[in-house]
Amino acid sequence: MLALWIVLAVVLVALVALGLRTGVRRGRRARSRGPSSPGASRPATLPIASSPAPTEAPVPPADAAAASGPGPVVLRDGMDRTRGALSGYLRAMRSRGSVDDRTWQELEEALLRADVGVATTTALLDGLRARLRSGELRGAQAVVDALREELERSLVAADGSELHFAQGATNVWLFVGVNGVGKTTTIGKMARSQMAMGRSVLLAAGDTFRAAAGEQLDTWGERVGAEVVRGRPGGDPSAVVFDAVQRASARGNDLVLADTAGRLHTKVNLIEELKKIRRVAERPPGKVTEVLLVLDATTGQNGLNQARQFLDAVGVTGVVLTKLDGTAKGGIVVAIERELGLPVKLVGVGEGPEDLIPFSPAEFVGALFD
Ligand SMILES: Nc1nc2c(ncn2[C@@H]2O[C@H](COP(=O)(O)OP(=O)(O)OP(=O)(O)O)[C@@H](O)[C@H]2O)c(=O)[nH]1
Ligand SMILES: [Mg+2]
Repeated sequence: MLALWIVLAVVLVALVALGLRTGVRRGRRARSRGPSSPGASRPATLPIASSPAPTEAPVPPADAAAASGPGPVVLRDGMDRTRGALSGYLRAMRSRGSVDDRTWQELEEALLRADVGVATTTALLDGLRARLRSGELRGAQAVVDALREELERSLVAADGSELHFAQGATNVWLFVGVNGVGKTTTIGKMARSQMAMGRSVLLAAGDTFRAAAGEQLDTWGERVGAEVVRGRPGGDPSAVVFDAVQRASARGNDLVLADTAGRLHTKVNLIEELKKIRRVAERPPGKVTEVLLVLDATTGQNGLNQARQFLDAVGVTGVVLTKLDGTAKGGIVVAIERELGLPVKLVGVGEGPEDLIPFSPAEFVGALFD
């Protein structure tokens, strides 16, 4: 009997000791995460992949635009980060008296940081150096002012920022660009702004490659009150655009905004597919009046290389530069216009329906220098 009591006591002591050690270990783990660690307060059962894959882009909530602040969204606000990278420096430089090697070096760095690009930066600064040497420009202030004029002149030269629209026709605007740049989102925003202008808009879900693309466009359609024509997943995107044009014409819609895939099995396929979509969209009563290349400002100079692949193949008429809100590389606008000769027609400055604004060279340059 005594032996039994001893065994029971030993088991009890062992259990208490085990419990204490586990408690200490738990406490240590919690401390090592630290009280401010977000993981510390979350249950261990949270799914790991809680955020969607980037290409399965969700449509943001209806109040996303409201969150961007009261009043209309203006270009100046949308390019806060680019302004942050350049404007302070340009202002400080203006107040310096003379121009030396360090000034040129800093100016070059600032322009490259804003992603104006090597070729454009070199051309701009070479021109200014020559004008300083010849005595046409005197002092730092004159150099900065000349840079401003030069930038504005080159943007205005390539400016064709109005969107083409043929009265009485079933206009088709095609949106092209690699995956994830913001084509579908831009279509949603564009539908809203065109409908606000009194146009009757229909959306064509020409991205049949990615399963969720049609649903994403449907959600935008519901949100802005536009009809969406969809095809079968994996079906022929040209057939979707053809159906959309027929439907638009029958219903008296004057503008079809056609989404396209950003990715197919190979790049060649994608370009060939886009050419076919364009040909089909041109069949009467359809009239392709804009082919908008959507570029993501955060990808900087890589965007230019992407652009070149689309240019000739589908006859791009202009650029929509998205995600300007998320980057200090807004100088890419200058490179797009100077190196590709394409006008930047609109810029995306957020994920909400109102975050698409017409590009104005004067406003853009003003925001950088003032
Ligand atoms: N911050 C910000 N995000 C944007 C902007 N435009 C688009 N986005 C976001 O970028 C992501 C991709 O946008 P999508 O419209 O799905 O891009 P897509 O080109 O249609 O992509 P694919 O269909 O995969 O080819 C989404 O999360 C959008 O909300 C913008 O101007 N600013
Ligand atoms: Mg898309």
